[in-house]
Amino acid sequence: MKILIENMIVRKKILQRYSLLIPVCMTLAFYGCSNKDNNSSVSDATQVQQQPQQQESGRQALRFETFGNEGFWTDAVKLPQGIVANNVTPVQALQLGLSVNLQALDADTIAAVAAEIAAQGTSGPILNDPATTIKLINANAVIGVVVKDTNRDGKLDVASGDKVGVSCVLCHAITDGSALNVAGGGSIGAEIDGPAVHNIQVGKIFSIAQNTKALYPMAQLKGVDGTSIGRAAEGLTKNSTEAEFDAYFGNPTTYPVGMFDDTVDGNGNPMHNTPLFRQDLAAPFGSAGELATFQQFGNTVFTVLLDPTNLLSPGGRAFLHKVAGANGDKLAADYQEVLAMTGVTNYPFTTISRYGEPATPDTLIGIGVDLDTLNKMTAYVNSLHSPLGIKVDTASIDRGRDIFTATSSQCLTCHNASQAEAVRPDIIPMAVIFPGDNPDVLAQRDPPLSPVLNTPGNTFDDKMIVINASLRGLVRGSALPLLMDLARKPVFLHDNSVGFLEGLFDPGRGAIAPHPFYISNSADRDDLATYLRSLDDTSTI
Ligand code: HEC
Ligand code: HEC
Ligand SMILES: [Ca+2]
Ligand SMILES: [Ca+2]
Ligand SMILES: [Ca+2]
Ligand SMILES: [Ca+2]
Repeated sequence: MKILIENMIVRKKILQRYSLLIPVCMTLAFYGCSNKDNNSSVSDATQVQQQPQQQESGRQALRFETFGNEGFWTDAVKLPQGIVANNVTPVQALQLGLSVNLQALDADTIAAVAAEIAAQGTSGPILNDPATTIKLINANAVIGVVVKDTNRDGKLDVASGDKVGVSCVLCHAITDGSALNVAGGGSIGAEIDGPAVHNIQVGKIFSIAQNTKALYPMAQLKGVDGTSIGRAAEGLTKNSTEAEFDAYFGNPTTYPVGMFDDTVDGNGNPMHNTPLFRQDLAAPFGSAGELATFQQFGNTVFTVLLDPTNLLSPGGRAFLHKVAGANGDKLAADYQEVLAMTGVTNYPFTTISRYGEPATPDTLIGIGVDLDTLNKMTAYVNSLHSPLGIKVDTASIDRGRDIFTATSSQCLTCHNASQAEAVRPDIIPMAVIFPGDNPDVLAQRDPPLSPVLNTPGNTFDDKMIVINASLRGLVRGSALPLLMDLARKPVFLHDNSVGFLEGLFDPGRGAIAPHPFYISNSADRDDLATYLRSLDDTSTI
C-alpha cells in the first residue's frame, strides 16, 4: 500500500502544481482524467497488497534494467557521445519523441522548468540548452535512457565516465503530460508505463549516435545476391559509410516514426510499437506471434536487440544460420568486420545468466538474462491497465458495438467481444489476413520453419519473411492485437499501412489488401471506429 499511496501523493502534487499551466483535463483527455486514477488504483491496490516488493521491483526492471547494455550503447554505438556532439536540446529530444519523467527530478528543477514553460512555452533557455539534456539524463529523467554508475563513484554523471544504456520504457511508456505536451513528440510529466510511444523516432535517435554502424544487423542490408528487402531503394553493406547508415535510419520514409525493426534479418522491416500493459491478455507476442511468453520476448529484446553483438556468440551465429542460411552467415561475418573497422572491442556487453539451445523460444540465440527479473517484469506489465477509452458519444458507441458484434461484419470470428478477456492465441494465416500474399520463395528451411517468403511490393508480410510463428511450429501469419488505447493510435496494422481507423474498414482498400474486413456504409464505419476508440480493459461486451 505504501508504494501506491506515495505514488498517488507525488502524482497529485504534480497535477496540482501544473494545473494552472496546462488544462489538465485537456492533456489527459485520453486518460479520462481522474477516472483513470480511480480505475487503476482499485485493481493496482489489490496487486500491490498481494506483492508490494514484486510489483516495485518489476517497475524498476521495466524502467531501469539494462543487463549491461550501456556498454553497447555507449562504447559501441556511442549514443550519448552523439547527443553531446549534436548539442541535442531538451526541446529537440522531445521532438524526437523522448519524454521526461518529472518524478525523477528535484523540486527546484521542477519549479524552474514549470516557471519557464509558464512564461515562455518551449522557447525558454532551460529547455533549449543542450546542457539541460545531459542533466536530465544524469537524473535518469529521460524515459528509457538509463545512466549507470559505471565508474562507481556513487554519482551519476555522463561527463565523468558513466555509461548510458536503453531500457524497455524507451518505447513502452509515456507521461501524463502534466507539465508539457509537444505536438507530434514526447511530453514532460509523471511516467505512465505501458502505453506505446507512437511518436518516437527510433531511427532518427539511432542516426544521432556516432557509430550507428554498430546497429548493422538491424539495418536494411544487401543479401548474398546483392538485392535487399525494405523501404529503402538499396541495401547497405559493411562498406557503407556512417553517413549512409544515418541516412537510412534517420529518414522517416525508410524508417517510419513510431516503428522499430525487431528482426535481425537484414531486411528493412520496422514494425509499429505495441502496448505493454495487460500483457496477461496479449499472448502470443510479436506481430507474427513468434513467441509464446512475455519472458521469452523480453529475453530476446535484451539479448538480441539491445546488444546485437551477442549475435557473434556461437548461439547467435547458429541462430542466424538456422533462420537465414547463407544470408545469416554473411550478416554475422560482415558484422564482425564492421565492429572491427569501427573500433568496437570487448563485446558482447550483456550480463548473461543462462545458456540454452539456439533458435528455441526461451533462449533464441542460446543465452538468457536473469529469469527472476523477467518474471518480476512480467508480473508488473500484467498489472498495468490500458488508458481508458473515449466514451463521449454513447449513441454512436452503441451503434458501433452492434456493427462489431454483427455476424455479417465477421469481426468476432477473430477478435473478442469482451476486451477484458485474453486475445485468442490463434495465428491468423497469411492467406486469410492478407489475401494478396503471393510470395516469391527466397529459400527453403528445415521444418517446422516456413520457407523464406516475400511478396514483392507490399510491406505487410515483411516482418514474417524470416521471423514468424513457424519458429514454434505454427503457421506464418499475424497474431491478434489488443484492441485498446486505439484513440491514441495514429496508424494501424503492424506495418503502419493504414492511416486512420475508419479507413481500415473501407472496401475501397480492395479485396486482397491486408485485413480485408469491410463495412460498406461510411456512417457505419464512423460508428465502428467510435466504438473501437471507446475500448479498454474494462470493456466487457
Ligand atoms: C526501440 C523501441 C523498443 C524498445 C526499447 C523495446 N521495445 Fe518492445 N516492442 C517494440 C516494437 C516496435 C514492438 C512491435 C514488434 C512486432 O510488431 O512484432 C514491440 C513489441 C513488444 C512485445 C510484444 C507485445 C505483443 O502484444 O505482441 C513485447 C512483449 C515487448 N515489446 C517487450 C519489450 C521489453 C520487455 C523490452 C525491454 C527489454 C522492450 N520491449 C523494449 C519496440 C521496443
Ligand atoms: C480473420 C481474422 C480477423 C477478422 C475477421 C478481423 N480482424 Fe481485425 N485484426 C486481425 C489481426 C490478425 C490483426 C493484426 C494485423 C497485423 O498484423 O497488423 C487485426 C488488426 C485489427 C485492428 C488494428 C489494431 C492496431 O493496433 O493497429 C483493428 C482496429 C481491428 N483489427 C478491428 C477489426 C474489426 C472492427 C473487424 C470487423 C470489421 C476485424 N478487425 C476483423 C484479425 C481479424
Ligand atoms: Ca558515477
Ligand atoms: Ca550516426
Ligand atoms: Ca529487420
Ligand atoms: Ca513484402
